[in-house]
Amino acid sequence: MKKGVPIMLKFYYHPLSPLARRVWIALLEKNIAFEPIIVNLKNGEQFQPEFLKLNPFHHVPVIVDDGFRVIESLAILDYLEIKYPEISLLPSNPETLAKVKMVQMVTCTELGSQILPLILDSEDSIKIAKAKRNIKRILGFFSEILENNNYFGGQQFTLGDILAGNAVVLISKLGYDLSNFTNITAWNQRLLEREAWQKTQPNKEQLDRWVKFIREWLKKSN
Ligand SMILES: N[C@@H](CCC(=O)N[C@@H](CS)C(=O)NCC(=O)O)C(=O)O
Repeated sequence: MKKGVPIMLKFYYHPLSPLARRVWIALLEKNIAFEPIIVNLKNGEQFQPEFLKLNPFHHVPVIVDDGFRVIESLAILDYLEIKYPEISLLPSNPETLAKVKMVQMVTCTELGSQILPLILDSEDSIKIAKAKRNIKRILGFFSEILENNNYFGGQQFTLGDILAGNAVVLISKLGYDLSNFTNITAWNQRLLEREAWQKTQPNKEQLDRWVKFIREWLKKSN
């Protein structure tokens, strides 16, 4: 960051929020200067009137860039991509772009909902067995798209890698065995070696605390 240049972009997040981490990783990968502002979800800070003015749906992430507010992780990622194009996280070749977008969408529409059973259910439950079958199908698809490339964008690290990577690293930390998919295992390792990943990944203790928090929060809201 250049000295004396005021930081225009405010990033509201929680370090253990996987959806905020998508944006956090993109900001670091794109080398965008930002002011990090933690919203303490555990203390209900997201329900404070000041935060609700930013996001009436009380979620992180939110960014305010030079006074312009954006909510929703996917909208934020698209905004950052156009506003800060110097380090691009989307390919321009149509086929590669389609692959990256498919990975993004499949992560949101198919993979996201398989994570909760891994957090909530006991090892032998029917729900967990079903989630694992679904995850296997999704990873099979990712594996086919990835082929022997480094990333879903070929040599280029992309938004597809951020979205899918966030979810896949999480399921593997929650105990899902990736070893049937050798290219996905190598890609997962490649992601963990990236600086942005290392700066944003929760350690084992933080992850356990987050899992406990999610379990309690869901119990309360049911
Ligand atoms: N669709 C939103 C969802 C964001 C979301 O659910 N954030 C969670 C943290 S991962 C949150 O802020 N939860 C607190 C709450 O809803 O009160 C996005 O992609 O940005």
